[in-house]
Amino acid sequence: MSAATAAIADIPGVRHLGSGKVRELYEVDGKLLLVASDRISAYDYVLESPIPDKGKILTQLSLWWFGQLTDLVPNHLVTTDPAMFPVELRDHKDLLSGRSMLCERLSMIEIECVARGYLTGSGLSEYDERGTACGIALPPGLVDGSRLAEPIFTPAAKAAVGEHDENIDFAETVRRVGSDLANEIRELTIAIYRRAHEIAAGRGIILADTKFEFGQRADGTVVLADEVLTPDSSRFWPADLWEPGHPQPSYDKQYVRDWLTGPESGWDRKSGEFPPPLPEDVVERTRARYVEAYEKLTGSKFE
Ligand code: PZK
Repeated sequence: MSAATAAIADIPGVRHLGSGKVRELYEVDGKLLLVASDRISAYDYVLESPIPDKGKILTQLSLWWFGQLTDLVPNHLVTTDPAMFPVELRDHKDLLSGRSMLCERLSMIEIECVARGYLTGSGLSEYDERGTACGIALPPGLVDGSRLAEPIFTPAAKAAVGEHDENIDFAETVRRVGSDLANEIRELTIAIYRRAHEIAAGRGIILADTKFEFGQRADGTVVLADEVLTPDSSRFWPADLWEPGHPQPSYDKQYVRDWLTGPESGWDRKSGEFPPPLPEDVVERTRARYVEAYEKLTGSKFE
């Protein structure tokens, strides 16, 4: 845990509920506080070099997307304005400002809801082995980066810490949450993906795939939770470089990956060793890519 997030957990009345790779979750005053750090992961490691402002950029981007989706689905956001946060957090505004969301507490639906409009990653692996993705039959001849005729719902079950989520088929989703809820989250996932893909495409960014988490209010209403449509929960590709047949460059992490796997880093991905710290210029160029993604998508300057 970083010094900043340790300080939050030590506030009386604040309970640390969990950690993502680069985020922390707290309970305060019956609500949840999601805090995004500046940490970055690559090749399944959380690197020791933070990317300045990354947590703020992703929080602001997520907030903007929630606004683009209000007619499709309710979301869990209460406020990102630290002035409106519970009194317990009053003296910690500087730590939290811009990078935290106060959220409604939901009963989470334990399915990772993934929509894919392009074939890559674990979807491609299953396709190459069986011609399917999460049990959905796909046409022959697809390659890494191919666009699918229609986006597909490829759910996953959350794995233990350190493990990758396990792709499941729709029948397994039905067994886990029931058919009504399974159908509802599938339809919502696809509808949100379609909306977001269209918006991003108009701004030169391909949204290849994305993951949502949903929860329910006491009355059963399904609500969009977590952070949404950020580079940490999605694959963003520069549209002008899209060329099916090989792995696509990542909008945000390509400088990091290229440096880590290149000769300069002295790091061998297969060694099991922890990756080295990033040089300043890789950090700065990566920060610039997050800012660029934010500004292209939203049409606003990041400040
Ligand atoms: C909730 N996570 C994921 C884990 C993070 C995030 N609105 C909500 N109500 C109840 N539970 C959650 C949410 C949300 N969002 C989200 N786990 C539970 C998670 C670790 C760190 F930042």
